[in-house]
This record gives sequence, structure tokens and C-alpha cells, in this order.
Amino acid sequence: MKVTVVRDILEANDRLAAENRAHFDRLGIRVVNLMSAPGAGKTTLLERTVAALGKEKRIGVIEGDIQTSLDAERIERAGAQAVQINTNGACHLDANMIAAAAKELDLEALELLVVENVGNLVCPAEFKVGEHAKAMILSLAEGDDKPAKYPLMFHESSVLLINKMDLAPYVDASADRIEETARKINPSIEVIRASCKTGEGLEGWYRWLRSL
Ligand SMILES: Nc1nc2c(ncn2[C@@H]2O[C@H](COP(=O)(O)OP(=O)(O)O)[C@@H](O)[C@H]2O)c(=O)[nH]1
Ligand SMILES: [Mg+2]
Repeated sequence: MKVTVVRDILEANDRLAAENRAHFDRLGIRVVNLMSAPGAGKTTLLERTVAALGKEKRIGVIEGDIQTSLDAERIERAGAQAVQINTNGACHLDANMIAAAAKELDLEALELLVVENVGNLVCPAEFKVGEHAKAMILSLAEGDDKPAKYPLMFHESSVLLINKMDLAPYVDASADRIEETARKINPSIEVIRASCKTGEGLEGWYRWLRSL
């Protein structure tokens, strides 16, 4: 009984996500669902992305957080359209929330829409929002055992950005081990090592976004 209910919820979400995506396709907008644990660097990456690609691509962001509009304010300050969703406790965004938030954006003016999901390494990977691709960040300081412990997000993502490489001298985690385990879970995952603090390695991320 419980299993059937969960399956129904996921199927209803998948249907709505497909509608969102069809709507984005009609408008010529490519959509990325960006996921990570809290603090891995999603908003910092988006601030950098707006600064680097804002002139060649019209970028909008939907921000998901349990509370506050701090991240949407950061993105607006960086110079892109942003709208904030507060889930008031829910640990992920779903397609319904994205359909409502998208109405608040001037979609006609966008080419790339990034959905910054709620910080959580588990639930966001289970719910489509209407994206063309999922991308994830794991920061080095979170530890190199995380792909093995939380495989679903690594399995679902097209790209893994290993962030905070500037911290490599100070933490014991190995980026090689993260990459090796992530590739075992998902052989086609693209892995980018970067630092959103120094900007090192971000060319790979911009290249991926351009090719989306
Ligand atoms: N040292 C270092 N700190 C970073 C890097 N990227 C982000 N941070 C910091 O990590 C914290 C969380 O970043 P934020 O972008 O808000 O993470 P989010 O919760 O995933 O959106 C902030 O204090 C950032 O300045 C990085 O590459 N290196
Ligand atoms: Mg954030």
C-alpha cells in the first residue's frame, strides 16, 4: 500500500516534470537541476557563472531553500533574474514548485535556467523538475566516501563538479578517490575539479553549459 502511494507520487511528479520541460523546450530554454549538500558551493558557482557567461547567455535561476531569500538576492546582485522558493521544511524541489516559480520569471528573456535545489545529498535526486540535465557538486571537504554512501545523485547526474580544490592541502579527502567511485556508479559522468574561490577549473563547467 505504502509502496503504491510513493510510486503514484513519483509518477505524478514525472508527468508534471515532462510538461515543464515541454514548456521550456517551446521557449528554447535549456534547464539544469543543480544539486549538492548544503554549503558545497552551488550559489557561489552560479554567481561565477553569471559573471562569466552572462554576456553570451541570458541566465535565470530558481532558488530552492527551506527558508530565506538570501540566495535569490545573491543571484540578483550578480546580475541575473532569480526567484526564490521556500519549501518550509521539504528537503527537495518538485515539478509543481518549478511550474509555479517559473511563472514569476520573464521566461521569454532566458536561454539558460538553473534550478538550485535544496541542499541535500539524497532527496533532490529522486524528483525531476523539468530539467534537461542534472548536475551536482561535491566539495572536497565533505569527504571522499560520499559517492559510495550516497550513490543515487552521482548515478543521476551528467556532471560532477568537485569543488573547493583550493582546500586540498588542508583536508584528507582524495579527489582521485571521489572520481574513481563516481565513475564506478556512473561511467558516463563528466568530472570537473574546480575551485569557485579561485576560479581554477571552472572553464570545464562553462564548456559543459555551452554544450548543453
Ligand atoms: N574555500 C572555498 N570555499 C568555497 C568555495 N566555493 C564556495 N565556498 C564557500 O562555501 C560556503 C558555501 O557556499 P554556497 O555557494 O553558499 O553553497 P551552497 O549552499 O551549495 O549554495 C560559502 O562560504 C562560500 O564562500 C571554494 O571553491 N573554496
Ligand atoms: Mg545556495
